[in-house]
Amino acid sequence: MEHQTETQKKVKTSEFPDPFEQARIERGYGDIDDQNDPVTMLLRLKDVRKTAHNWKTFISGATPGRIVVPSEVAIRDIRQIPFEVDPPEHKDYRNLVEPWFKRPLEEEYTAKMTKIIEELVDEVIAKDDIEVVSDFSLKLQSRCLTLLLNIPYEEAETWIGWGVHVFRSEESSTDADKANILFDYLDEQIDRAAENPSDDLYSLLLSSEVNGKKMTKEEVKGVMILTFAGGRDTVINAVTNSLAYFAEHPKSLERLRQEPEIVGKAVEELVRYFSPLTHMGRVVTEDTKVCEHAIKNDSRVSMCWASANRDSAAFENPNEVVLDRKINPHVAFGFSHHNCLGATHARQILKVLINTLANKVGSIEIKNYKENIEEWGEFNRKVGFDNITMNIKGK
Ligand code: EMZ
Repeated sequence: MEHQTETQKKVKTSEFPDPFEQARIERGYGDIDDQNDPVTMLLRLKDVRKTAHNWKTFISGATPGRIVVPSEVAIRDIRQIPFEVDPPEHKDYRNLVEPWFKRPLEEEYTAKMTKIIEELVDEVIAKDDIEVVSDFSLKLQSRCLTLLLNIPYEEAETWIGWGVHVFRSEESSTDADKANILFDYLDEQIDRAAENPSDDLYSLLLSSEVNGKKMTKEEVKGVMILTFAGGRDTVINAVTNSLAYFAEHPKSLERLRQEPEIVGKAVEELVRYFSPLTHMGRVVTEDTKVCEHAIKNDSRVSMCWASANRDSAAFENPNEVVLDRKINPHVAFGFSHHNCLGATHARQILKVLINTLANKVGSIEIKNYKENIEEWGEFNRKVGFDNITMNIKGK
C-alpha cells in the first residue's frame, strides 16, 4: 500500500468537504450571482432557521422559479405547490397532500419498496462493473416513485429515460426543452386521470378541494412538478453517495448488519453529511439585514442547508460521519413549514437500501468516477458524482 504522510493524506472518494467553513465563521454569508439575479447565501444554522421561519420577510410565493437557485424563471411559469406558496394558503395545500406523502410508513408500501430495492441490488451483484448513477440510483429512484404516485411499476421506464434531472442537462443548468418533456407528460397524465379516475395521486388531487374550491388542472400540475423534480437528483445523489460511503467504510456496513436498530440514526447522519440539496432561496419583501449585511427589498437570499449542517456551533466533529450521532438537528430536509414533503419517502428509501446492502453485500469496490461539483461563486461544492463505476459483490 502506498505510504501517505499526514499532509499528503488523500481525500477519500466518499468524502464531502465543506467549502463554506471559512466564510461561515468569518462573515456568515456569501454573495453569488445567478443569471444576473444575485443571491446572498446564509451559512449559519441559526440564521438559516430564523430565515426559514420568517415567511413574511422571506417569501416563497414569488415569481414561480425564482426561489430556486439556479433560478428556473426562464424555464417555467407554473407555480410548484405547496413549495411556492406562503402561509396562510400554504397550510391548506399542505394539509391536503400531507397524508398521502406519509403513506411510505405503511407496511404494504415498505414491503413493495423492499422488493424493488432487493431486486435491484441482486441485479447489480450479478453483474461485473456497473455505473451506479444510471444503472442503480436512477432506476431505484424512478421505480420507488411509482409507489409514491401509486401507479403501475412499468411507468418508471419512461422516467428512467429522462436522466438524472428534469430541468438540467449536461449542456445547461436550466434546460427548457427538457422541462417541456415533463410538462407535456404531466398534461397527458392529468387528462388521462380526469377521464378515467383511479387511486393514483393525480386522481386524488383532481377530486380534491382547497378552500371550498376544486383544484384546477394547473394546480394539480404544480403539485406533480414538485413531486417529480424535488426528489429526483436529491434522492439519486443520496443513494449514490451512500454506496460510495459503504465502499470505503465496510466496517460501518457490518455494524449496521449487527445493529439494525441504529439504521434510523445512520440515515439522518448520512443525509446531514451529504446534504443533497445545497440550498433553497427566498425573495425578500423589505430592506433588511442578516449578519450585519444589508439585504435589499426584492432581492434574493438562500438558506444554505449544506453549510448549516456543518456548523460547529451545533455539531461536534461536523466533518465526520458519526453513524449513531445522538444529537442531530440537521436541516438537510429544510426547516419550518416548508420542510421536505417527500422526506418520509426518502428516509424510507435510504433505510431499506441500507438494510438490504447490509444483508446482501460483501464488498463494494470503486473503480473510477467523475465528481459533480457545483460552482457557487467563491464556493465549489461536491454534491455527488456525474458517474461512478463500482464492482459490487455479494456475501
Ligand atoms: C424544485 C426543488 C424542490 C425545483 C426541494 O426542492 O427541487 C429542484 O430540484 C427543482 O429543480 O424546481 O422542485
